[in-house]
Amino acid sequence: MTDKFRSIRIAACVLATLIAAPALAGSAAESISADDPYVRMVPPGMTVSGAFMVLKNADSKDHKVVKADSPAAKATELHTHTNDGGVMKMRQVKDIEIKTKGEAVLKPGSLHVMLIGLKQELKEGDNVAITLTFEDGSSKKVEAPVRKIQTEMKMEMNHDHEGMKH
Ligand SMILES: [Cu+2]
Repeated sequence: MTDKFRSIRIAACVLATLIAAPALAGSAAESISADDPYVRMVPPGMTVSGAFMVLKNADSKDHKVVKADSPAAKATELHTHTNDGGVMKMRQVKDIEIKTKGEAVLKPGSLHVMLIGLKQELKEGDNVAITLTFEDGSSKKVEAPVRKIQTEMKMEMNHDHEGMKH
């Protein structure tokens, strides 16, 4: 095989992969739905927020979200919360698994997409675009409206406060 022929073959192969990737039948992006996405509204001046949704996997195999991106923030990370001796702590996770025929619930105090370094103020009703990339390289764009939400942590703090008055 000549070098020229070999490079043409490689180029054709790369091209075929590029064309096939976005619409790959049976890809994770095709099997996974993102229900009820939303982004937490934060006070002006606050530059971090979280995005939440329910990811459902209709496929006959497990899938994973390995990356999230958003043009609304300088950095976008996958996070979870852990209860460390009664103190809720956030940490980055390398992926979010969605079991076959199952779901992963991203909600306040649990798994979430972290938006770090918001580029502009989030107004209620605005849509934030979030692109989720799965383990097979397929990706899905989600439009998440900005919503006001009451945090559970705040409610717990109020309970503690009332308790102290007794
Ligand atoms: Cu976080």
